[in-house]
Amino acid sequence: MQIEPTETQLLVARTARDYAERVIRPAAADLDRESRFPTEILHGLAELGLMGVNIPSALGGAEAGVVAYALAMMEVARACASTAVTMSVTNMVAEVITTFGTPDQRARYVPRICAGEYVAGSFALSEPEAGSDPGGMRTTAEKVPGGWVLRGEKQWITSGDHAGVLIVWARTGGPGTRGISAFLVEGGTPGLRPGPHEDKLGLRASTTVPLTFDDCRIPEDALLGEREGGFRIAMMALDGGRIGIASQAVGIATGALEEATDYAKQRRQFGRPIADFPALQAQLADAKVELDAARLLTLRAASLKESGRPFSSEAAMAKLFASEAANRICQRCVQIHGGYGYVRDFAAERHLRDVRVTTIYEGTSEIQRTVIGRSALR
Ligand code: COS
Repeated sequence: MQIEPTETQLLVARTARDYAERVIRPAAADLDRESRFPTEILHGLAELGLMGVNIPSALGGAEAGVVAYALAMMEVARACASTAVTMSVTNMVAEVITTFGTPDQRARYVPRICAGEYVAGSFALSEPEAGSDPGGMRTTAEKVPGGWVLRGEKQWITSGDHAGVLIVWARTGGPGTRGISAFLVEGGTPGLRPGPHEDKLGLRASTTVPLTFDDCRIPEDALLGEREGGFRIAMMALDGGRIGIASQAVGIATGALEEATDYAKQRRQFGRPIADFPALQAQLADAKVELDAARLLTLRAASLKESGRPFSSEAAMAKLFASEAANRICQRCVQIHGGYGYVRDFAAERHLRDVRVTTIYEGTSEIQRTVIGRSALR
């Protein structure tokens, strides 16, 4: 068992940290305040190979593996959680197309994602009435001569208004999980209409939109994988995506805890730094233990995926624990800042707003417990 990162993993993590420190962190507060999509920053990530970390070099990726990807996500999220979620979904879309696409589909889309020619990719699974239960989706894809026609609504789609390519799930057969297919839809396709940005609590520099498919015609070869094989593709993609969100949660909590620790060393009350008080040290200690546990669970899931072993339950454990621990840690970090934690002068309040969604998206904590529980009983 290897706990230390390899040279390649360290190089990717250092590259991400350097860019995050130089470019992302200084911009993060303004991006949040202005709800500004970080187009230039995302192009920079692509230039560094961070939009296709686990993608073969033949398709334009960094071919650095899943652990390197997790480490890079942690570094980017430590600086800006909004940038990190966009990076996470984009990497996931590139991986899904690499895994399930035909050679043509791979060649058409994956290099463009990796190179930043497409600023983002999107994953359009959820619907207004189908969140935790995607098998209940209502969007349909009707087979017509020479192609398909999509009709329906999607909800909560990260970067849905910026994506060069979207993976869209739609019903092509009967009810339930077995009637669903996946499609590749290019941004700007007539009939695909992104709605207004959601006015979110956090992650305000990432965009989240509903999508309407209004007789949206796509070509025959837009089908990804087998007809009616789409649910399995979604589940496998989400297994990997959950490692990304666990990494994001670890990154946010790492940034929050470092800042709270610095603050505790500088802030003086009763004639000494508040870091001298045992009550405060206990808070930092509990946060440190939880953070390390979250990081290790996340890297274990990443390592299993990288070595081709089953990792679905381990990814759910990592996502469940990391997201809940990161929420607790960010709460504590606001508390450590006292009144200053409640205003925008410090990043603590942004971290708390940003981290909240990590127990909700890419499968709620309740869904992660379902996945883990079912696996334990198998
Ligand atoms: N990998 C591969 N295949 C999987 C799988 C996985 N991780 N999980 C399920 N499947 C397959 C099953 O093997 C089954 O295949 P068959 O039809 O051949 O038997 C099929 O998918 C249906 O599985 P199941 O019956 O377990 O589906 P459920 O409807 O009970 O759903 C959960 C299972 C709850 C795990 C799933 O709906 C889920 O993950 N929901 C959360 C979705 C989510 O994360 N939404 C957020 C979207 S992104 S913001």
